[in-house]
Order: sequence, then C-alpha cells, then structure tokens
Amino acid sequence: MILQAATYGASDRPPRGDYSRCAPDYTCPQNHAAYTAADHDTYRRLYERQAALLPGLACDAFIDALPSLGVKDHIPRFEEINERLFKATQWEIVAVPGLIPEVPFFTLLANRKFPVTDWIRTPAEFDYIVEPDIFHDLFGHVPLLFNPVFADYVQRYGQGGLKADSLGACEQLSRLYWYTIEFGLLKQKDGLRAYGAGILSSSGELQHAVHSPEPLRLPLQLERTMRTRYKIDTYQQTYFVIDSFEQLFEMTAPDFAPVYSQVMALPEIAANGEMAA
Ligand code: HBI
Ligand code: FE
Repeated sequence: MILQAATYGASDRPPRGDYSRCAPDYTCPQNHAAYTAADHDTYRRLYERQAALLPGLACDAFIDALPSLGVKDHIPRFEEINERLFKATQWEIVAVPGLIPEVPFFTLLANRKFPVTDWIRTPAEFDYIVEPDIFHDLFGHVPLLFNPVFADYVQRYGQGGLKADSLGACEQLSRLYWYTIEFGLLKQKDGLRAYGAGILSSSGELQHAVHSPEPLRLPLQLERTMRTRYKIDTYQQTYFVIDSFEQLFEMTAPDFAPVYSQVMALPEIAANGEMAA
C-alpha cells in the first residue's frame, strides 16, 4: 500500500518518515529501542534550551502543563505519556511517520488521538527544521492537550475538518489550525503570551512572536483568519490573538458552512496582511 504523506503548503522535499510501515490510519508503533544515544541527547538538549526560554513568553496554561510531558533527559515512551494524558482529558498520542494527509489527520483528532511524529531531527538541524519532528509535536502540541478546554477545541477542530473536506474548504480550515494551534497568541493579564505549538517549540520565534514590532497582531476572527495565507518556512508575519481558550471553543460551536462560502467569495489576504489585488 503506497501511503502518500501530506506536506505543509508547497514544501517540495520528499517526506522523511518511513510510511511503508504504518497502518491504513497512518499510525505506526513507536519503536523506542530504535532511538540512538544521539537522538536522546538531541531531545534532552532541545528540551533544556526551550524550557529555559518559556518564562514571560509562554502562556501560563502551557507552563503549568509542561511537567506532565514527563522525562526530559531522553525521548519519552508514548505509552507513559498516555497513562497521564488519558486520565486528564481522555486524549492519547499515537505515533505517525510524519505529516499525514488531511482527512486521516482530522479523523485522528476527531477521535481524541493526536498524531506525534516518531523521528527526531539530526544534531545538524538542532536550530531549525522545516518538517515537524517528535520534539515539535511532543513539546509543542502535547502539554496543552492536558488542558480540558483546549483539548475539547482540538477535537472539535478535527470534527470540523471532516466537514470542511466534504465542502472543499480544507485550505480555509487549515489556516485556522495554523493561526491557532500552531501559531496562536493569548492575551493574559500580564501581557501577550504564546500558546501555538510552532512558536512554543521554536527557539527563535518565541521571542519574535511575543515582542517583535514587525508582525501584524490581530484579534482572532474566523473570516479574516481563514482568508489569510501562511508561510511554512519563515517566522509568521501575522499572528492572531485570543482572550481565552473558551473563546476558541465557543468559536467552533456554529456550523462553518456559511463562513466558508462567505470566505471563498472574498479575495485572499497575504501572510503579511496585504489584501490580494
Ligand atoms: N500531519 N502528522 C501531522 N501533523 C500535523 O500537524 C498535520 C498533519 N497533516 C495536515 C496538517 N497538519 C494540516 O494541514 C492541518 O491543517 C490539517
Ligand atoms: Fe504542529
């Protein structure tokens, strides 16, 4: 069975994972014995550096939940995280070889299963990697799945994705994913903080997203967000800000079908906020 992997946007590099060994739902076993000492050391160094950058930049909910991720000095076993995660919010993480197509991805989320890439970047890619690896997925995405409100939003997003696919609106919905779950900012009483996994797992973008004067920072608004394109290999030029995770959850309550038709009738907006001509 040839399983084609999804790629973010227009990345033209072949997928890195070994898709030949995953099940039809794209999940595969986490072969923990296959990780090398260098892999474990890369994870330890990434975790150490990133955790030190969080104070004042990551949202409180993330900082509070991070210890639930467990071991820091080597790559964790998914089943150990799942024991805690399932008790907390009935979610579990499943290993995948890397990016997977939209519908299998949405289907896993709709069933409270988060796909976590099972390979880690090479030491040479310590500072930057285009594809999401196990560190991006574990450190960036998994802690907030311990937060009940956020966890319910992610499941609702998956359910919405299956509907979006039937309406041909995957691109519009993937922008919502990109500008919330991957690159979202949250307004706290003590200032702006990151909650998006792409920011939280990046050593450079964390500071940029919260403090740089360059990017546009707009209130999250369904139509505007769904019209705004994104770039996968640069810091974001636009960030969308929410007041609370409850706001995210409530926003996904209505049926998106009318929103999609409204958005598709309007011109797209460039990543830097410029209206397409
Ligand atoms: N696959 N493993 C994995 N992880 C993701 O975050 C992911 C994906 N496939 C598609 C995708 N994200 C985005 O296009 C979502 O907007 C659907
Ligand atoms: Fe991600």
